[in-house]
Amino acid sequence: MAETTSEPGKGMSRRAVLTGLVPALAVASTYGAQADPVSPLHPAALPVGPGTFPGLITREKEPLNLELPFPTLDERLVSNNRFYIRSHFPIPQLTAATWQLRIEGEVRKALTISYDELRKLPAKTVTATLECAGNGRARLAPKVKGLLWEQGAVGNAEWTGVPLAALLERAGLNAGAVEVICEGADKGEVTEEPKSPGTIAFARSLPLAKARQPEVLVAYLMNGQPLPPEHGFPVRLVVPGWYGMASVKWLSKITVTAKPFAGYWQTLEYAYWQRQHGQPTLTAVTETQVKAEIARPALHEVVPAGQPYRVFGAAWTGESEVTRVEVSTDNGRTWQAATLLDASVPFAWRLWEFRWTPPAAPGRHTLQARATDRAGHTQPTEHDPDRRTYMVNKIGAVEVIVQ
Ligand SMILES: Nc1nc2c(c(=O)[nH]1)N[C@H]1C(S)=C(S)[C@@H](COP(=O)(O)O)O[C@H]1N2
Ligand SMILES: [Mo]
Repeated sequence: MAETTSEPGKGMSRRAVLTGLVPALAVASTYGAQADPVSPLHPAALPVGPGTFPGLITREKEPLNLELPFPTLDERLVSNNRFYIRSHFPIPQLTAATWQLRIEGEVRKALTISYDELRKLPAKTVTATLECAGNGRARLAPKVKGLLWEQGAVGNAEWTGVPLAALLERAGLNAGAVEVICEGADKGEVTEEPKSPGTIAFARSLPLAKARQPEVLVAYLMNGQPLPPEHGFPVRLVVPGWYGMASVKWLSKITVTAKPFAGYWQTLEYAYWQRQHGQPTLTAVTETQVKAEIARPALHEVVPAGQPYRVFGAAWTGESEVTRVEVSTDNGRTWQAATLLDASVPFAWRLWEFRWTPPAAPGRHTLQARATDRAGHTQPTEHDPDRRTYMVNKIGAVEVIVQ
């Protein structure tokens, strides 16, 4: 599935790409041999843990947080066992037979929907890139608190489910409705600062304007397979165009409210300072910021002098679309256009490449990439401290050794 449909059309297998271009990476050879990740069995029966995801970088074992080693990227759709995992609490063990979604609050008719009922409703498939709002945090100096994601807390997959709008329509919204609070079945207590007030669930709200967009899905398939437990089995929200925290996994309850929600996960965490009327105002992180990442060369990779090299990466944005990726090999003095390898699909990243011929003389060189979207957004050179440790899309740099 994902493996065969996702080749960027270069006629190159992942093994060829990796062994040809990244010989130094020990992880490379394990990928070619990897079995199909997705079991046709009931996914809740699969073992949970890092062993299920060979090659991913463990950022935290409990709760499970795994990162894609970005230099191994060569697929447009990231397979289910290579997709990064971000969880704040232990993964709840749910079954499709007992799962239910409750929709209540400011609605004409509160609803309870079973898995079988959900799967019978008209479905839709959307390709969407999810990036954790803390991705790239490891690049911030001085060193910050939080999981130190490098480049790979991001992935692109095909999600299938029922538009949230259709479910809200069934319940019927009251006139005063403004937001929906989406709650996962996972809960716990955050014991480090900022501490939670005892045990809380993972919950995030969406304003109705976003909740009713046709791309927002109550999803049960990821790349055509039932969601793995780690990615929200049996049902998760997928909010294309917004950072990953909005895509609530193990979705169990939707509360329609007449007032904006100010829960833990959009005030104390996943919030940034927005200047309004001269006042820094704590605001929930929402739309994904435009970003290009270089997959290869990897940091400190040895690149042969004087020979053409294929610089390769991915670029994504939020509710707009990536229109341009540029590469600089002279510390940002000049920028040259990279080639976008696939068509623009709303909410999905675009793979890109750039032919670079390093100088014949040995030395160290720095490569940079930057993306621009149709809305005219591009990447900053410095991280704005008002963003705290989120939305890190400053232009990155990959130093390589030419010899
Ligand atoms: N219920 C629940 N949903 C959640 C989370 C969580 O901890 N619990 N983490 C969020 C965050 S911060 C991100 S980045 C994405 C990650 O989705 P993934 O693990 O499928 O990659 O899930 C989001 N949804
Ligand atoms: Mo995240």
